[in-house]
Amino acid sequence: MTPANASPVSLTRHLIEEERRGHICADLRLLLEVAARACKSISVAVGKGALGGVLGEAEAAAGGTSVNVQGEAQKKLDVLSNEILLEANAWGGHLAACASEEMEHCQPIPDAYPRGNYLLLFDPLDGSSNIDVNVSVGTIFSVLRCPDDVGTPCDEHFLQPGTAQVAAGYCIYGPSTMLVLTIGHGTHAFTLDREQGAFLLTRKHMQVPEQTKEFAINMSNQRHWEAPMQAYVRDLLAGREGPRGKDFNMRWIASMVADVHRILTRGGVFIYPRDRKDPGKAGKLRLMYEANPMALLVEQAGGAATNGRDRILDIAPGELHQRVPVFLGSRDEVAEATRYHREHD
Ligand code: AHM
Ligand code: MG
Repeated sequence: MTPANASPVSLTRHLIEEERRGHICADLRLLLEVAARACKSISVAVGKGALGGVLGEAEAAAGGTSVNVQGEAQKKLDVLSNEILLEANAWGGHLAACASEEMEHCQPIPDAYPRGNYLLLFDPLDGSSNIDVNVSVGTIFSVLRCPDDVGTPCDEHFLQPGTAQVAAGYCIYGPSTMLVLTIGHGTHAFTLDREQGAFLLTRKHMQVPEQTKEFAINMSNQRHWEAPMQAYVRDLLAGREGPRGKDFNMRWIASMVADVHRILTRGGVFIYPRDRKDPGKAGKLRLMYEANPMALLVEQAGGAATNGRDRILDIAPGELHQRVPVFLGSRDEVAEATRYHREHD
């Protein structure tokens, strides 16, 4: 039994206890500690804001704005966060390779260091359009096992379904910095104690309420959506006079990490649907760096995640930077949105 005045459980202690329960091995524990340490460094850089000289767009070596593999302008903090994560994870001996939303191909661990058994994927700074306006941003990560005897890992070794993730998490850089983590045994939240420099467990076994009256979507894209999506949102907006029989509220932060954090905390449904204007028409978000880790965190908290038709975690990826429509959050509402799509097909 834990005494009432017991000191809070640190991330380190939580992970050691999970190792004793047989839920993770020492290598994965170390990997997660290193990822958390990198997030602390990113938190410091984000927190300095204009004083750190890190706001604004990154410059390309040849001049002009630097553009990533997705064709998006890179912010200085996107580039810095990517470097922090790569550097922190290079030498620990637990990783075989990293893949990032900001890099065209995966990066195997340099030959100078021992190569481990895991693959790490990350979106180093999600919600980067919010950096310059001092609104919450975050880091999202996902951990897979490296297949045996692959020699030097390459992109194809990362193409595993979300169900194969052995851990997933995000760190939100908001009024407080929080790490939300799952190793497949519930979703737990840790708050950074800035004085101690330690993540402390502040919410064990987060639970997404099954029902909600709150949805998150970028309504400005409405004209680009397909028919079932139009019908679903029309019925949400009709409120208690419509077929849903209740009034809905809307929130959109444009940082997936912040929107999902709200939903993990008090329920809701997050939607970035299929969209005619985006390349590939699959919406904006990426399966490997955003949808899969968030889907695992939400499912582990009793919520659900689909692409409008099928469970996100069951999708067999075809490429590293694949995009996917995303519906995730409160279970009953995700089921409702999914029903509109399936009935239309
Ligand atoms: P990013 O990874 O380049 O920051 O893009 C992903 C972000 C998500 O955090 C957020 O949900 C979405 O893009 C917002 O998109 P939009 O600007 O279309 O509203
Ligand atoms: Mg992102």
